[in-house]
Amino acid sequence: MVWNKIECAKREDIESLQLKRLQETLKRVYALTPFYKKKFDELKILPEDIKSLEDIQKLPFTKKQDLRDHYPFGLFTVPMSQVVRIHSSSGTTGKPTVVGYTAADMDVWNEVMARVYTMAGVTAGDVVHNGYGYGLFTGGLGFHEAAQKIGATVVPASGGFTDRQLMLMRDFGATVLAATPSFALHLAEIAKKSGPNYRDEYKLKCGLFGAEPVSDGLKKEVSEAWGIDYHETYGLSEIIGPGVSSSCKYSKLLHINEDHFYPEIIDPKTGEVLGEGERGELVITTLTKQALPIIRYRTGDITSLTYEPCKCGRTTVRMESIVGRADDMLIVNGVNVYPSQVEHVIANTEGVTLNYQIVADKKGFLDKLEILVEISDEVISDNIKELENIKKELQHSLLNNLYINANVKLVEPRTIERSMGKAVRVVDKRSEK
Ligand code: DLL
Repeated sequence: MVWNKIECAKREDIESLQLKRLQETLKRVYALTPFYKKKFDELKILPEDIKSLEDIQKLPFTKKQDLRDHYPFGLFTVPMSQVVRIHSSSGTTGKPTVVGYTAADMDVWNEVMARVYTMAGVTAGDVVHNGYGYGLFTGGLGFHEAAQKIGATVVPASGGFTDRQLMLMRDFGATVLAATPSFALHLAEIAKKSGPNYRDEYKLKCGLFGAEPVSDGLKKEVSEAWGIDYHETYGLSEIIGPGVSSSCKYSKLLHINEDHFYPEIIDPKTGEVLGEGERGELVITTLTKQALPIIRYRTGDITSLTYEPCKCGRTTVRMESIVGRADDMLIVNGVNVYPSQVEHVIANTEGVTLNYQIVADKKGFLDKLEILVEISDEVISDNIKELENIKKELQHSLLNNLYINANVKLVEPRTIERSMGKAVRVVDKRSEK
């Protein structure tokens, strides 16, 4: 089943709708956002100059830093009285990336998420166990409202409390699991403790997984551990949240909701637009967003596009699963971690130096993060109480400012591994496993 017939529209119809919506969006940002007006003026471009979809290449990019620079609401194009929802992702101390939605934006979000559910075969009558985190993260509420929209029953379980979640899944007869793939595997590991036939206690038929990069091997493991179909969802808060694209029953590629989000692939180094099938950084322009329209947003995610028709009948362009990042962002249990943000927290803590190393590893199926930090020469390394206080302060600031749950390990000055004189900032052991 297809939620909206636009998903099966002819290419020329999609493109003319995209162009019309792009032109409206450009008029909107030029008139209402001083940031875009200045950028367009510098490049001597007026919204009217964009006469075809290819002309989009004349427009400037928007980066995550631009949102941070205009914290909190500087890029919004509506008064706050029209903003009905705020979400945000982690940021440097006090400066997360803030996104806002009007009632119309919420309708679009629920619409694209209804397509995601329908693509996976979820309908009224299904029980969706939603293990994505509720709160400022878009995962929980993004999956929540659309489940209601399609008439399914949603169980707002959020993250953590594994045993309790398994009990709810069994007792409420969950047929759909929405969660990060690592959390889904962690749940399965605990469920397995009840014996080899543990799957029989559950009614799950499919899962909607996303928010973090996953190898094909891991997808297979999730699917086998629960005996379910694996469906993937991709998205980012700056664009809308989950629902930018998702996979259908016929292929692992993800259909992009391109009547709302216009995708391009660029060479991350030169900014040049690449062709179909070529891997590069995904850049997205929102076509219908009201509160926070974004032009050519650099997602940092590496993928490729294909316009080949899909067996499911949808004609929308498809992207492959994210294969990596153009920057140094790590995703740890679904939380985005930028080394520069960790550095900012360390820089604001007394008694430590900026020689640190972030070590990402696996504990069972969950990610674990350890941050090694060299203490400064002034700190006496056998003053256990002082060391404990520094460690507590660092862990507390990482959790409160960046939502990062990490174990901080304080080490002696000049002991962290260096390569050609440079500290090795990030060691990701997860890919070796
Ligand atoms: O992670 C939205 C989301 C929630 C997507 C639930 C899917 C399911 P942010 O917290 O803003 O939003 O993080 C966005 O997460 O730029 C990617 O690097 C990564 N990401 C999201 N989905 C996938 C995926 C949500 N399916 C960032 N595969 C993005 C790989 C993903 N990475």
